[in-house]
Amino acid sequence: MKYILDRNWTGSFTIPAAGQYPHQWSWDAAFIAIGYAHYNPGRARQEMSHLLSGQWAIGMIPHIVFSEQDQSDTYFPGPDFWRTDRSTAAPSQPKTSSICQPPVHATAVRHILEQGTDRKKGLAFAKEVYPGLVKWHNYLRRERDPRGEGLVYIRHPWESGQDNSPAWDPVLKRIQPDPGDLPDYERRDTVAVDAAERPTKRDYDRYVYLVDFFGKRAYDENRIRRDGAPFMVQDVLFNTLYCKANRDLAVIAELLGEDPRPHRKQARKTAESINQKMWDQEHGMYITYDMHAEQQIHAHILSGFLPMLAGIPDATRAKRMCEYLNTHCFCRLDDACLAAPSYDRSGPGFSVSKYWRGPVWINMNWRLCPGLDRYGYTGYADRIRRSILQLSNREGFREYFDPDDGRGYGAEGFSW
Ligand code: 9WN
Repeated sequence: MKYILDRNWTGSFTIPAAGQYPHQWSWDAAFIAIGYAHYNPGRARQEMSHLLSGQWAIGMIPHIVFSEQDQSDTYFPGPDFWRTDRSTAAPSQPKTSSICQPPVHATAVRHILEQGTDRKKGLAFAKEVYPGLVKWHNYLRRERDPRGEGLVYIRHPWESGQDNSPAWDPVLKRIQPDPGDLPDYERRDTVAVDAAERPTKRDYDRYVYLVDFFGKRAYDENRIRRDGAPFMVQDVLFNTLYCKANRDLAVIAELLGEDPRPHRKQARKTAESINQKMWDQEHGMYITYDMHAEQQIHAHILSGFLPMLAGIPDATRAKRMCEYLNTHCFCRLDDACLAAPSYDRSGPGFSVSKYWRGPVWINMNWRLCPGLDRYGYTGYADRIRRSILQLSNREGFREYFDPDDGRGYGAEGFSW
């Protein structure tokens, strides 16, 4: 695994995969830093510092920080597309995107502190980045939680990290841009990867339409909301990771002699709201919420089991979740299951190779395991851990894998 990270290391950050993703992505960077923390804490710190160099003045950590070295224009949407100059809060350098990704950053910094062999440097680093992390969490609370529920919304499918998930279909269906409403654009994501695995042209039109909608409102969250942002979703995964990150931020605060209580309070509030608003009693999993339709989105995606990671369900709920997980719909151990697919096998449109619509994602399975351990399902977790190692040993570090035969798909030499 180290050779992949060495190959993808640019000298100041790590790209997710050569060819397909030549810049720095926010949640990838945090996961990668967790990896580095085990054997190269210096690089872990550099990874996070580079990401934070793209933080906006309002606190948002953007989902892409563009490489200053790579001017190859092989990725769409590249730096010019985002028109971040329309916002006074965006840095002029480095160039960034204008949306965010799940908040795994405080969690990564906690790993750096706890795993790093050089405790003194780890503490100095935590002290340096703590204000930026607080600003990021404050941004989410202030700008993305208008009802004060403890739940933050995402306003673009890419903010979820699970870009093409079937959970977004009913929401995206409401967006029907005319060709004249769209800026000109040319996709690059289907050059190296089979177009059949990637989102459709219609999906990309909607992704582009949304970015243009935000830009026309100068990325002002109040205006975006007031003008009826068509995609406003309280995502289970995003909020689970936010809850965990607040707990981790509290631990960091304590070590630095700062006040941990506001972060703990926020984490409690998020956990309570996830339990109240997102639990699906009929199926035994957590479900993402569509703020326009004011209803849960019944697409059963793997992230619905991730609240275990943050200790959100009680033991009874966790038991029901594991019962559902351990069926053919996800990963039935008796079926010699490889790892958990990103979407229920019996769900409409399930595919073993389509982006976020069925394949196994390593990061999701990896985050599922500590959740399973936490509730005593260690045998299940061990099996998944072994299995994801086997998948990458056999197929290489691919972006995603067929849940039935383990075949690797998408980008090769993938960092996380
Ligand atoms: C858009 C980099 C990113 C991951 C996302 C994954 C994919 C980008 C894309 O790649 O998204 O952000 O172009 O498809 O869905 O989770 O962070 O690895």
